[in-house]
Order: sequence, then C-alpha cells, then structure tokens
Amino acid sequence: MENWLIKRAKMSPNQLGLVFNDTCWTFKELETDATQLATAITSQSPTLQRVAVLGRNHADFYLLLLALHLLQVEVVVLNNRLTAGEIAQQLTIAEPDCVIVDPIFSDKLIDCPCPVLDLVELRQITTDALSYTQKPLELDSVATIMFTSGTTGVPKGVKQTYQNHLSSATGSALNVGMTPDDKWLLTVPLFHISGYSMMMKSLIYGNTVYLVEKFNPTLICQLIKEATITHISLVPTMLTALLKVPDFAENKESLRCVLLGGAPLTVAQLEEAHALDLPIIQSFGMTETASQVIALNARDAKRKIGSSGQPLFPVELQIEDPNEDGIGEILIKAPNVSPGYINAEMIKTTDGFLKTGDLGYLDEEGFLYVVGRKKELIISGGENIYPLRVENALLTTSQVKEVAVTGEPDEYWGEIVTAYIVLYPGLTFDEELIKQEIDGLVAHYKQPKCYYVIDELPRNSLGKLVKRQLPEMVKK
Ligand code: S0N
Ligand code: AMP
Ligand code: MG
Ligand code: MG
Ligand code: MG
Repeated sequence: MENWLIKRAKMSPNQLGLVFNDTCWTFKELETDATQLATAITSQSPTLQRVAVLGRNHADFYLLLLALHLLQVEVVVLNNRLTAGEIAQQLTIAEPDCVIVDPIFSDKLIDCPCPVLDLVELRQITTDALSYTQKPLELDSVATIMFTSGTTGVPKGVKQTYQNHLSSATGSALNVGMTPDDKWLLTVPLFHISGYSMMMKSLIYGNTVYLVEKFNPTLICQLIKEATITHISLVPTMLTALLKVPDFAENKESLRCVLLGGAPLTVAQLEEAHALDLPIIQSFGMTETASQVIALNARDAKRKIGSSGQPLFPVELQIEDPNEDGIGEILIKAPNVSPGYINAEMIKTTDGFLKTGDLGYLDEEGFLYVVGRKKELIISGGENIYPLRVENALLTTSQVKEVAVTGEPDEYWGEIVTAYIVLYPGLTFDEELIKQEIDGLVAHYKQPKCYYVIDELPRNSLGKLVKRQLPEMVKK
C-alpha cells in the first residue's frame, strides 16, 4: 500500500499532526520535513536496510522516525536509559547499518560497533533533489525492532511489522473511538511501543500528537487544560504522579480517554481515579503485541474494576491449562502479534497463540483479570527488568558473595528492585560502594532501590533458591 505519511499528507494536509513546545506541524509540513531528513540520511548512507536510533521525546526525533518510515527501513529503537554497554550489546545483536543519535546521548555510543550519524547535523543538511525512490509499503515487512529483556539476561529484539502496527491502531480506535480533532498527549517514551504506537496511530487516524519531552506532572496537567487534550497514554506510575498534582481534578475536563497500560494498577488506585470521574481505559499489551490487545471499554470501566478488559476486535484470547480457580497462562492470537524475535525463538502454541508468560483468568462474561506472571520479571514504572542481569552485575562487586534480586510491591513504582545479598566474610555492608561498582553495568532504573543483607540464601532440599521466602527473612 501507499506509505502512511504520504497518504496522510494527501488526505489531511492542513490538519495539525504534531505540536512540540510552541511549534506546530501540519501533516503536509511533517511530510516535507521528514522528506528533507530522509534525503539527508540517504545522502550520507545510500543503501540502508536496518537503522538504529537513540533519541528522546523531541520533535527532531519524531521527524527522524517519520523519515525512516518514509524510507521504509527497519528501525531499531533503543532505550535511552540504558548504559553504553547495554546499548552496545543490543547493537551487536541487531547489526544495523548505522545508528542515528541525538547528540546528547553520543557518549552512550562509545562502544558502538557500526557508523554513527548525528541527528542535529542531519537536520541541518538541506538538499533539493530527492535521493531516494518511494517504494510501496509491504504490510508484512518489518517496520520496527524493539528490545525486551530476556530471562537469560540477553535482550531479545521484537520484530514489529506494518501489519502489527495497523492492526493495533484499528483495534484501539474501535474501542476508544477517534476523530481527527482528537489531541493525544505523548509523554510515554517514543522508544517504547506505548509511545511509538501513538505516532503510527496519528498517521492512521489523522489526529494531532502533543509531544512532551520530560514527564513533569505539573506541566502535563497545565498542558491538558491549555491544549484541551482529549487522550493520554500513561503507565500506572504516571497516573499516580498526576493524581498528586493539586489542581489535576480541575484541569482534566477535556480528557475523554486515559489509556493505562504496561503494568498492573491496584484496585485502590483505580478507585481513586474513578472517584475523580477520570475516563480510564485499562489495557493489557506487550512489545510483542505492538501495544494493547486487551482493553476495558468506557461503559464497563467501573463495573469491571480490576479487569484489563476484553480482547480488542482483531484479537483472540485464551487461558492455557486453567487451574481450579480458572487461572492459567494468557495466550494471544492477533494480526498485532510479532512474527518473532531477531535473535531468539518466540514461543507460540501449535495454533499460533503467543504465550505471554502472564497469568490470568476470565470471568463469566469473558473479561480478563491479570493475576501474576510465570516469567521472572520485575516491572518498575513501566520498565521491565529481569533479575538475572542485576544479579550478575552485583556479583562482580567487591562485597557480594551471593545475591538474589526480586521485585517488591511499591505504591509509586508498582514494584521496586530489591537485592538480598550475602556478604563475603568479615565485611561491613557499604551501599554507596556497591552503587559505584554497578554503575555503568546496568541502567539506573534497574539498580536496586532497596538492599537487605542476609546470612544465607533460602534454598530447598535440592539446593534450589526459593525466592518467595526472601521477604519473610527480613520482616521486622
Ligand atoms: C515513570 C517514568 C516517567 C519515570 O521517569 P522520570 O520521572 O522522568 O524519572 P527521571 O527524572 O528520568 O529519573 C529520576 C530517577 O528515577 C529513576 N527512574 C526513572 N524511571 C524509572 C523506573 N521506571 N523505575 C525505576 N526507577 C526509575 C531514574 O533512574 C532516576 O534515578 P537516578 O537519579 O538514580 O538515575 C519513566 O520511567 C517512564 O517513562 N516510564 C514509562 C515507560 C513505558 O512507557 N513503559 C511501557 C512499556 N510497555 C509497552 O509499551 C506495552 C504496553 C503499551 O503499549 C502501553 C503502555 C502504556 C500505555 C498505553 C499503551 C498502549 O497499549 O498503547
Ligand atoms: P513490555 O515487554 O514492556 O511490553 O511489557 C509487557 C508486560 O507488561 C506484560 O507481559 C505484562 O507482564 C505487563 N503488563 C502489561 N499490561 C498489564 C496489565 N494490564 N496488567 C498486568 N500486567 C501488565
Ligand atoms: Mg516484554
Ligand atoms: Mg530522565
Ligand atoms: Mg516494559
């Protein structure tokens, strides 16, 4: 089919596509600027198939993503909170032709195994002649690759096709209801599917994106009022922060949809939001499903509090091997589901359902309740953290003889990374020193926010670590 930016610029050239700080772009202007940037990129690097990007929520980065969408290359979207070493590992796995970087992150590419292009310099190149030919867009082609942390500590690159993005956008719109006049506030990172999907949706729906650089609850609250924002996507931690802003209740009148995803929310938090009459849409989704696949609708939001909702129109949902309480692994089949990882096998059932690694049950009306995880994953503020990686980093330090890392409930972050450590004999615990020693090995958000020193790790008769006994050991 036709490229989505080109099609959108033809369909609604004068509609606002992007607002960033005090600057606005119509879809026609987005197309013009993205074409300029695409031309600049190909003038530097003519034959590109896969490009990695490292940037932040900024108009330049948004235009870069649109330029790469025009070029229809595979885009490896890197998380800017990672360390240089973590980024180098992902680049070694993905083997892009080059990395395009926002210069404020240049120091994260010191170990970069491929050529690096500077986004600000590319934006300054002006050329008249188009140096690339626009190809038709094949729905089965890979549009984006986003890394998700793996249980073994090796990150896995999730392939997301154009079909995945299209199905995600249509399924969401059928639930939420969209008009071209809707204004979607983008404050989740563009490098996650939560943020990237909003850019894709905007091309597909023709609505305006208000892009915000930094998650600042007070400023976001003001922007909602000033710009009469209708839609916003949030992870639970962000909602918790917004609910604490004193005048949030007065500023939220224009909101028609507060899309929540990425992590569970407690019923108490949901009730607080409903008490304010916030139009909450609770959802369940993954990088592997190109954003939400299950969502509550506005009508059922209060009646089904605590549920993540029903499968969206293109989506099939099953619970595998339910126990006596109906709880089993959540299985998803949909055109949203990724065709696979670039470097690992994606586990699907023989009839094509993705095994999510999450546990849940369905009520009598088919609404999903997510109750836990089979996979050993910690979700803190919507960021995924696998314990093994943090444990390996801690084991390299001078004090730690043995360690177990878990996620413990936290009102703000949802879960916080907690380390239980056994010290080498004769040492006194020095938290500052540990922090220094792991800095650079794992991103800050993955570092333990809480440490406990214990005499030995709890093990069963076979010598296997029993993590669930850890909190008991330090209970006061
Ligand atoms: C929650 C956020 C905004 C917190 O970041 P903030 O407040 O900007 O922090 P900083 O000022 O940068 O740093 C302050 C200190 O806090 C540490 N830190 C930052 N983030 C975390 C974290 N998550 N956990 C623990 N610590 C954190 C910093 O390290 C710093 O500490 P020091 O000083 O020691 O360095 C931010 O984390 C954030 O943006 N989170 C959201 C991420 C996200 O979007 N996740 C979703 C991923 N999942 C999906 O995309 C699939 C689901 C989905 O598509 C979806 C999800 C949500 C909504 C809609 C959808 C959809 O379906 O469309
Ligand atoms: P990610 O790989 O960052 O896309 O994270 C996907 C994971 O987030 C899922 O596998 C779940 O563990 C978790 N998740 C997303 N939405 C929900 C929800 N509504 N309730 C509970 N967990 C969720
Ligand atoms: Mg994941
Ligand atoms: Mg920050
Ligand atoms: Mg995540």
